[in-house]
Amino acid sequence: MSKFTIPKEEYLSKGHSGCAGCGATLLARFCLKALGPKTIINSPACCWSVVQGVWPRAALKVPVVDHAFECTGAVSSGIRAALEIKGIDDVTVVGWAGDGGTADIGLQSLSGAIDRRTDFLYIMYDNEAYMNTGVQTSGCTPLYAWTNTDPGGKKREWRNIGKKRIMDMLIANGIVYGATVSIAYPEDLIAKIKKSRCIKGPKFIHALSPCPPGWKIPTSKSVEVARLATQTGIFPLYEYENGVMTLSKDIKNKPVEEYLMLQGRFRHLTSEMLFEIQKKVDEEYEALKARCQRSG
Ligand SMILES: Cc1ncc(C[n+]2csc(CCOP(=O)(O)OP(=O)(O)O)c2C)c(N)n1
Ligand code: SF4
Repeated sequence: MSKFTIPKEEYLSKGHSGCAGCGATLLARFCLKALGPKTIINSPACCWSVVQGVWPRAALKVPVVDHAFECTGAVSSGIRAALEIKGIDDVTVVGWAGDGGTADIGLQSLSGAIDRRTDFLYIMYDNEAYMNTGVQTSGCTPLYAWTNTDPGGKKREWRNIGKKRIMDMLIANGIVYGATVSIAYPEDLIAKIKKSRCIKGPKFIHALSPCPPGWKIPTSKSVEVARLATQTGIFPLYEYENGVMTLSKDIKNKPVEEYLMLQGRFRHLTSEMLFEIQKKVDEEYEALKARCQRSG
């Protein structure tokens, strides 16, 4: 009989302010189970600053530093420097930010922290748009997705480029560990977070985080949609460590249409658009597998 390995401890209280079905909130719950109490989180303006709340009604049972949008990496470096001065070396410093605050507005700050070789873990919860301010396109918004700033309209124009390849950018920048994780595979997620805690230096986690209002999905479907993202290969799970890339789950066995058509933000897709997305997903998945084979 297989053993259930998800830790029982809870560090996110039930009275948080996340929307029902929020992928980022479930992600935080799993990440904190892996991180434990000796964790300091720093987070910029994003949904998360609302979800976690403010003292004395904060939802997290670990310390949180709330800061401006563009400086997650810099604040993580500052927290690590303060801990070093105090001689504290058993605390995990976690920068926690949305895709807008990571891949666009906080990119310089994250890059600076990697350059400084800050010992920290950066977790990007990727809901694929600026959700807190009403679903604006970010660098992580996927090809042909509807957002309020790419609404289609009479000209039928949606986001016309694919997601920014943030993991590749940060590998080139010099992270020592990187991994993609999903709320649909919590044991894989928890194992990767636990592993990353034990590695010194700058580490990056990319977590797909379905957002019911922004993706126009029922609140009950977040985990199913996240699972389909991996089963269709649009969000593969992999790890990068010391130059070696490893596919965590080689389970691509469904057409990408199954993932896309569950979401209202893709309801306008034509068969040509679906074909183009499928082709891109197939090519990128094969390239990832080849890269894993080459580096392993
Ligand atoms: C410099 C700056 N620009 C804009 C804002 C307004 N703002 C606050 S939260 C937010 C959206 C954050 O998006 P993201 O980082 O993707 O996180 P999410 O809201 O999706 O959780 C924006 C644009 C701000 N606080 N500071
Ligand atoms: S808007 Fe989306 S990301 Fe923000 S709290 Fe709600 S479900 Fe979560």
